[in-house]
Amino acid sequence: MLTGMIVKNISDTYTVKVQNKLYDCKARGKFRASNLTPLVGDMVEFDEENCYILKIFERKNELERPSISNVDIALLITSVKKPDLSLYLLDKQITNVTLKKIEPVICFTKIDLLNKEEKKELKKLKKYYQGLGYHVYTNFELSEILRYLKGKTVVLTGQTGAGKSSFLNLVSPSLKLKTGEISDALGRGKHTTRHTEFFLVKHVLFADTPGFSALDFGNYSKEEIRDTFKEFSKYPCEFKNCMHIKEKNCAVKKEVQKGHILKSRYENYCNFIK
Ligand SMILES: Nc1nc2c(ncn2[C@@H]2O[C@H](COP(=O)(O)OP(=O)(O)OP(=O)(O)O)[C@@H](O)[C@H]2O)c(=O)[nH]1
Ligand SMILES: [Mg+2]
Ligand SMILES: [Zn+2]
Repeated sequence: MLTGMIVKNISDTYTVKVQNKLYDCKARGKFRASNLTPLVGDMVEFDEENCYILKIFERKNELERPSISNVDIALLITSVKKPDLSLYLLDKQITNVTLKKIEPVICFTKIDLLNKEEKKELKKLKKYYQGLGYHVYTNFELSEILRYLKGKTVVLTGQTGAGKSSFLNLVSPSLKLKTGEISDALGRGKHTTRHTEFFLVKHVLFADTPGFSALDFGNYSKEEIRDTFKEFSKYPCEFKNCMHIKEKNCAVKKEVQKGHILKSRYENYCNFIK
């Protein structure tokens, strides 16, 4: 019996890494019966002879999209152009991974495509999210990013075409990951990366993943979603358990008016609660 980590999955083949050796394994029917599917990131036990996965160790956490387990950080690859910046998708990912007990780190890409004015706007945005306690970078700050991620297990997430694979190629050009052109007509990518795979580069265990075009939420209570909006708790509302929607004398709504809380954050919050 051997124990290792699933580092890649293509259809029904799970590649398990044990020290520096790779084994292509299959999952047996017993997992299907118990509604348990192995995930990239899982620690598993398998028999060396037949390469059947026999046991999946308990997970620290797991994500659905991209499907992966046992990560420390989700690096939210967020393009500012092509595809255009979507604060809706960014906030949704922050809320989602936070609820999954994964630390979000934000990385804006394609800032070279912004004009001067737009760059200023992005700087403000960066400051706002940093003010919430998040680490925020651009893909031009590679050494800073790598310094923070050292020793961590990191999943890259983001829209298709946002630049996840390109980012990893920047970290380590020898990976030569396939990247896709952005269609000028649609301004978005076309799902170039088709599977999730881990790469150990520069002392970080990175997972490249297929991008998404839309994102669903898991089943969370309104309160749980509210509490991922860290800035809201700074302001004392009249009602202790204020949802900041219909309540009177809501301090959060006032701070939105004053511009201390980003309007997009508040609007996205209202949208998620709906
Ligand atoms: N101008 C500019 N283009 C970039 C940057 N990063 C990535 N790109 C381009 O964006 C396109 C899409 O990049 P990919 O790395 O394939 O995107 P992805 O997120 O891996 O996409 P999927 O695999 O489909 O999820 C490619 O044409 C890249 O060359 C950047 O910082 N600036
Ligand atoms: Mg890719
Ligand atoms: Zn309130």
